Amino acid sequence: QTFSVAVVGATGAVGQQMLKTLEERNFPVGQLKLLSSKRSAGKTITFKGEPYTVEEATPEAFEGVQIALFSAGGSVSKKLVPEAIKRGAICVDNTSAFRMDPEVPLVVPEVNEEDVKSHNGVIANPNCSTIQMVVALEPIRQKYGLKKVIVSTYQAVSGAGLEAIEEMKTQTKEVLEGNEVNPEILPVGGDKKHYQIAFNAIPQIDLFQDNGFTFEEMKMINETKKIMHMPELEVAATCVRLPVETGHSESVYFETEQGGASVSELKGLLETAPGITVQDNPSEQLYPMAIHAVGKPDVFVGRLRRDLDRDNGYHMWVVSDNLLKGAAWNSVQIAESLVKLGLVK
Ligand code: 11C
Repeated sequence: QTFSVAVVGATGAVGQQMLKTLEERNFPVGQLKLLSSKRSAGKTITFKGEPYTVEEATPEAFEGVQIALFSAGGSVSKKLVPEAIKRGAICVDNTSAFRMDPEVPLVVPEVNEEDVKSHNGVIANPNCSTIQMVVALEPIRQKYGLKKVIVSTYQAVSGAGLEAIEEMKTQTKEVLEGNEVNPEILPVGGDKKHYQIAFNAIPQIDLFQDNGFTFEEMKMINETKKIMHMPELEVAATCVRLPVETGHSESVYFETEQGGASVSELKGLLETAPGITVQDNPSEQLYPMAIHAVGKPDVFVGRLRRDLDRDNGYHMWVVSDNLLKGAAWNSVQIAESLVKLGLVK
């Protein structure tokens, strides 16, 4: 059986990875529609050796579509997801538009696959930095419970789109040539000021909220509680942008409910958990790094060690390709879960 699939935002950084992932996973795509803004419509994209012309994403474009993968920004999703649902499609939305809606499941298949069953036409794909963290925490939560999480992120510019990658590359060249730089995109396209990302670290991802946290930080906090079904979990985040092209890294401190587990016990849990590769051997300087995670679907975990003061406290370093497990791969995985559970009509 094959399915009629639409990719909305097909020309963007995540859209391109979605197509690659559908191809590599051999997802049962029957008809394929590549949709985008009016500006990108008319471009040609190759899928499984066949050329496809990108069409403008309009409500009518969803006629006959069974599964729609959205990654074209929150405002596009808000407008077009209801139109796609009206026409019978199930949407997997990779924007923040519906994530915190109590009627919408927010799914990382390694953690809460069963939640897809309660969908009303849309399943939200979490933020990239949240996904990799919950995948790494879940096997530990299952055995020892979880009380508190404090995360600091080291995020790649591709999280902010293709234009941000270009900005980093151009600026790097300008700085090396001793020229002035003219930041226009990072940290946030829509904010008042822009700062140089080349040779820098910017402690702002997305807009500041009234509580002093940024929206990216609040996404990590709220989404983690929702995915894990733990409104009581204590979570804090500091999100930082680095001049890395792809691959988000995170320093995660966590406290388990039940103390006393040894580091090797926790490592054992991670080693057998789905979607995780443990790379942890200090004597061989083995630990995950962004450049090694690019292009791979897994979440990489290393530097696992016990806190020096608390016997239920641990630290770990979590790295993943933000465009794959953080976005495209998780979305395709959700689509695979929908098919597996017989939910696509
Ligand atoms: C970043 N995490 O790295 C963001 C990108 O809510 O899906 C993903 C934004 C989102 O800038």
